[in-house]
Amino acid sequence: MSTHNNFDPSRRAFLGATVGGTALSIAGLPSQALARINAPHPHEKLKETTEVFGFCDMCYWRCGLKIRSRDERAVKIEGNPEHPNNWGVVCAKGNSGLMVAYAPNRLKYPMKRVGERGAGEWKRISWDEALDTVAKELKKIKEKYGPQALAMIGHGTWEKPYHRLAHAFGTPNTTSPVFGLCCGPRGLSNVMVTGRNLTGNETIDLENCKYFLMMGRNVTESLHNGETLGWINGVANGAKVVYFDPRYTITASKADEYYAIRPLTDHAFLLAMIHVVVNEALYDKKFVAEQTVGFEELKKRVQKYTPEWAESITDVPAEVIPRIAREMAAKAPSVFVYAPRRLTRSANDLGTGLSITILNTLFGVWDRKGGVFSPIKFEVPEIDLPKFKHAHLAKRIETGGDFDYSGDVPQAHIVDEKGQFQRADGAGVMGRWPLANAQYGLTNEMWKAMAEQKPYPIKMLMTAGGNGFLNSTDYKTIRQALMNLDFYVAADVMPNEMNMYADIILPEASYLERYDDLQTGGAKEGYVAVRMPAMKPLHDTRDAWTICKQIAERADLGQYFPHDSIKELIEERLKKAGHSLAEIEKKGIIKVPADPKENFRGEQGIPSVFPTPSGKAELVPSILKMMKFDDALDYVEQVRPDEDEFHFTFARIGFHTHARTQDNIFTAEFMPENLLWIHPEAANKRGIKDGDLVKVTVRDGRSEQIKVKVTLRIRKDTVFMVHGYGHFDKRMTTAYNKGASDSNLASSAQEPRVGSISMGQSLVKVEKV
Ligand SMILES: Nc1nc2c(c(=O)[nH]1)N[C@H]1C(S)=C(S)[C@@H](COP(=O)(O)OP(=O)(O)OC[C@H]3O[C@@H](n4cnc5c(=O)[nH]c(N)nc54)[C@H](O)[C@@H]3O)O[C@H]1N2
Ligand SMILES: Nc1nc2c(c(=O)[nH]1)N[C@H]1C(S)=C(S)[C@@H](COP(=O)(O)OP(=O)(O)OC[C@H]3O[C@@H](n4cnc5c(=O)[nH]c(N)nc54)[C@H](O)[C@@H]3O)O[C@H]1N2
Ligand code: SF4
Ligand SMILES: [Mo]
Repeated sequence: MSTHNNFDPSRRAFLGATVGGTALSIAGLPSQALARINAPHPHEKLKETTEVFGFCDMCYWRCGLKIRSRDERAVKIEGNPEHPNNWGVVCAKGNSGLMVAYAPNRLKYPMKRVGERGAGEWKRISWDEALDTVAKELKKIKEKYGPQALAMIGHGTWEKPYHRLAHAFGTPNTTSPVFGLCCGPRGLSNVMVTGRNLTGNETIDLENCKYFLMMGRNVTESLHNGETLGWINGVANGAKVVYFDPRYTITASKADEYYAIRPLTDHAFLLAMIHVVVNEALYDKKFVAEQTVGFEELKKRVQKYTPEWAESITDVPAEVIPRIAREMAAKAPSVFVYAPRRLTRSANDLGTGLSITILNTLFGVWDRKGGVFSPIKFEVPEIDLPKFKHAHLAKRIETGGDFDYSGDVPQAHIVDEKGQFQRADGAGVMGRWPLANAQYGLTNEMWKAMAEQKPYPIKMLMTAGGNGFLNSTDYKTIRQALMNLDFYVAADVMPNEMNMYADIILPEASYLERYDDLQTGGAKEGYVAVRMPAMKPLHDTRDAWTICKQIAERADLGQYFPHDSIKELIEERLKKAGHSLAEIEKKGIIKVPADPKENFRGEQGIPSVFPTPSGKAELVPSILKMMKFDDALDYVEQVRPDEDEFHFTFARIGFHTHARTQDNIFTAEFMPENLLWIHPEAANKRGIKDGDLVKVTVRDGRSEQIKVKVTLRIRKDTVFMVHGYGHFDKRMTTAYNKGASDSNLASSAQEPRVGSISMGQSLVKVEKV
């Protein structure tokens, strides 16, 4: 195992140099960054440009943008220096957003399927025909099966009107991948321990943190500008970084200490950390005594998890654990145990998340400088809508894709408009997945429900973006689900494997061409931001809200879209909040200033707010005990490869987003195909050389072919590839057949208590082709 403990601090000077792609190279130097952002492009000798504000839609972080246009065409994407999500910085993916609008392969006009479903044969039709058909099918499904037979999957800022349409229709079956495929177990573990959800835009006081213990949170490549920038500033301000990852990433290269932990075993390391912290009394005594419950029980439960035990499981040397614990205690509460953002890996993702939150709580980080702060919220009331027939909808927090599940999820949330059919994916349903968030659902279970037509028939699907195939792990189930449907309508901007199966395609205007609903957020300051169109929609495309309104009107649900345009809707919302469109258009954002008293109440000795059943942070969560799920705290054995096998791992790279940028002609330039990382010893043993083509085969028989990169930057028992490649939709002419699909190799095992996918449990063989 390779550890790199003797880190040379002078390397800090390089911090800004290679982080995550070209544009972020300026991230460490905000003033220079801003100067560069504001400077005219050397080739800009043409007509003047106009500027409008927006927010990025190239990933889910939504950085503030300032977009320059000439002759009604967007020509340059820049960052909005006022926006707390990025302070003016735009990453490589964000810059490549122009090539979403101008993509040659873009969906350009409404189409209907003419060949077999999934064969990719289309005919152009008019918007009227497309919308009439969708409305007719909606009515037909409702009549024949009831509204619950519609499922709706969406992921992105555009998804909100589709959720509204589906809820107005009366189905409980709306879902976003963000819970079941990404952050579910992590958000849930925060909520169980503290009642506070630390996901979405995390409220970590990165700049002032003095010690980052990072469990594979690859913050420099799986990046979010504002977060990455805050972390860089924290490191520049002297924070120590201890990083764990089976692979030597860019973040590892910036760390003071790096440990190539055995995949899937983070929980064992974390339990041993808790063991040391409680036994050596390294925790924040005042905080634990006054603001937590369950300490004694926790102490008893972790006695068996010694550092020596953890070493045998994780490969992290036993003596390192007490040292890290003591170092952190010395810096607490300005410390942070950094969870991976996507906590969908192991057989106990919930336990891993819990132990991270417990450690943070033992160090008393809540509402403290350098720990976790409380955000200031900018309240912008929703528009007035007629009461949804569907009981839960009156209460639904319409956050358009943002997490908010710290509040109660009423039982009515998970049934159809007549109060009969429970969510088909079982999210929030007793006896199925009661811990899963019923607002976002379990997308993986929704596909299964469609494939098996259980617990009741789902006959129509509406998707708003996303890619069921490449962002899942089970092609067979997704294909079966799509083939089972009576009707599938896909709204999207670009072709992908999932919408290849649609009966009708509704081409959306891209985020550079449309207004969308307001972006509200809470950082140290509160804010509301606007997205204005930087250009007229190209081709025969329409914005998401207009599409939904026009379907709603045809399906007798027009009352849920009472405005003439989305612009009118946001004007009304701003007015209700005491502001105006004219005001927000000036800077793209309106802010409520940060308030240290509110952000860091712990600094004033004011107790934190923990909306748990006990009103305190629960070191052994009472809800889990009540549900008999508290065994999540205990370590469970993880799969281990045989002599001739490897752990299969995958992740992001700075200049690609999931499976959606491989066909972008800007980002494809950086990396047209992915490679399989393999250690030189493992490669030699198999007669494999750098650049060779290999076959990667999972125990269950699935396989992919890919070229290899022989590198010391990975454990001998592990292989790795960048996520998002291996596209098989021929319409994606740039991405088609390039590299291999991690989705077709990753595991579909489920977190046993949450229901989310735990993708990291595949074991693979690698052989030369
Ligand atoms: N195998 C594997 N699976 C994974 C992951 C992994 O690492 N490996 N990661 C997981 C994680 S963390 C997440 S968050 C999910 C992400 O899952 P998805 O949300 O499905 O991921 P993306 O690839 O970002 O899909 C975005 C799709 O939205 C569409 N789109 C883009 N812009 C617009 C627009 O303006 N309007 C509409 N209607 N559509 C648009 C495009 O077709 C694009 O393909 O995937 C998860 N699944
Ligand atoms: N450039 C770019 N940035 C992104 C995204 C993107 O698509 N592109 N997507 C965004 C989204 S939606 C998300 S959820 C986040 C995800 O951000 P992260 O949570 O950081 O997730 P990943 O990139 O999936 O994996 C991070 C690291 O975990 C390592 N790893 C794998 N298995 C283990 C293990 O068992 N233990 C440990 N300690 N490490 C392990 C991998 O080698 C990888 O380097 O990224 C966000 N940022
Ligand atoms: S991190 Fe990059 S891709 Fe994501 S929202 Fe910001 S600029 Fe866009
Ligand atoms: Mo994610």
